[in-house]
Amino acid sequence: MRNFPLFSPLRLGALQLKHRIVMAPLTRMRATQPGNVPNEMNSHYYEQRANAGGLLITEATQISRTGQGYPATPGIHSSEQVAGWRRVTDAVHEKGGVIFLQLWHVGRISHPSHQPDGRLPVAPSAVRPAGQAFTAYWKRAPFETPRELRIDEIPSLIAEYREGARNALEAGFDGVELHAANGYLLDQFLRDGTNQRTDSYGGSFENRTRLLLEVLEAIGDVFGLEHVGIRLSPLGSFNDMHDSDPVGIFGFVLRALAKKPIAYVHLIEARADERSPEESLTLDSGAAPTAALFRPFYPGVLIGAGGFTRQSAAEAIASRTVDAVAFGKLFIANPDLPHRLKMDTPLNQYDHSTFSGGTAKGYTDYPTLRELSSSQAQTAGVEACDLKQ
Ligand code: 8OZ
Repeated sequence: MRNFPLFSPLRLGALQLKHRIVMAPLTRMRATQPGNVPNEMNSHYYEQRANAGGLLITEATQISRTGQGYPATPGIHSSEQVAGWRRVTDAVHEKGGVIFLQLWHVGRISHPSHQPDGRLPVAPSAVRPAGQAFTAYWKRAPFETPRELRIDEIPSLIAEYREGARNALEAGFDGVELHAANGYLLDQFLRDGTNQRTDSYGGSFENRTRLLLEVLEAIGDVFGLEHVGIRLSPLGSFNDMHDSDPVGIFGFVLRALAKKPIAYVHLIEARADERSPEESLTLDSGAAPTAALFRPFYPGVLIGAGGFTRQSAAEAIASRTVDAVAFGKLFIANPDLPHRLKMDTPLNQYDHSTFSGGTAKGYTDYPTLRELSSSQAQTAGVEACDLKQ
C-alpha cells in the first residue's frame, strides 16, 4: 500500500506534497450575494477536503466583474472577497493542506447581465459561441456576440490578473493556477476558432500564446513562477472551442512553458465524445491519452484530470504519463477521498443536481467514512462494520 503510486510524495515548485491526489477546481456557485464573497459555508467545504498534505485548487475565481460568467461564483478583486478567502486558506492550512487559487476570466462565455452597465462581454474576436449563457438571474439565454478587445486594452487586462494574484497572496494562498482551459478568455486567445486577430495577439502560434505568457510573467512577479500552475484543455470542445491544429498550438504552448520554472501544468483529458475523428486516431488507448500525447512537450510536473479512477490514476502515474491526478466529482462526494483511495474503500455517489448553487445539501453534507461507520454503528447498535463488504 505504501508503494501505491498515488501516495508517494511530490515536489511541486517551491512546495512539497505528501501524496499525488489533487482536488480539482470545481465551480459550485455558492458565494454570498451581493458581492460574490466566499463565506463560512464555503470555508467549511474546503476545510472538509483539506486533503491531508495534498494540493487543493479552488473553484474558478473571477479577477474582475468583466471576467464573471456565471451567478454566485466568487471573485478576488474586492477587499471583502480577500477577507472571505483568508478564512478559507486559514482553515485549510490548519488541517495541513496546500491551496492554490484559480484565476479566471471567462471572456465571451459571459452575458451582459454579469457585466458593468450591462455591456457586451469581451473576447479576442467578435465570434459568438454556440449555446447558452448562464445569466446573473440563474436563467439560460443565448450568448451574445462579444466585443473584440482593442490592443490598447490588453495592458489593463494583464494588470487585472496581476492584481488578482496580489490579492490571492494577501489572502494567504500558497500559489495560483491560471485558468487557460475550457473555452475561457486565455483559451480563446490560443485557438484559431476564437482568435481571428491580425495584430501581434493573433495569427501565428507565437502571437496567440503571447497573452498567456505575458499574464504568466505578471503573476510570476507577484508570487514567483514556482508558485504558479496553468490549466489547459488541448483537445476539449466545451464552450464551442475549435482549432485547426490543436497538437501544433498546444505543443508550442507546452514547449514555451517547459522553459519557465512554473510549478506545474494541469491537463484536462478530452472525453471521447469531444474528440474529432482525426484526434481520436492520434491518441493511444492508455489511461490518460491527452497527457500521453502531450507529455513529450513538457517534462515538468504534469497533473492529469478528467474521468480518472483509482486504477487509471495509479497507472498513469506509474508510467510517468502524469505526476499527479486531480479528482473533481469524486472529491465533491467524498471529503476524505485520499483516505478512501488509500484504503480502497467504497465511495459515496455524487448528486449532479446539487453541483451548482443552493445550500449545504450536496455541498458540506457528504459523510466521511468515519462518520458513516459511526452512524451505522449507532443504528445497528454494534461496532462499526467493515464497509468493504
Ligand atoms: C462548470 C460550470 C461552470 C463553470 C470550467 C469553470 O469548465 C468551469 C465551469 C464548469 O472550467
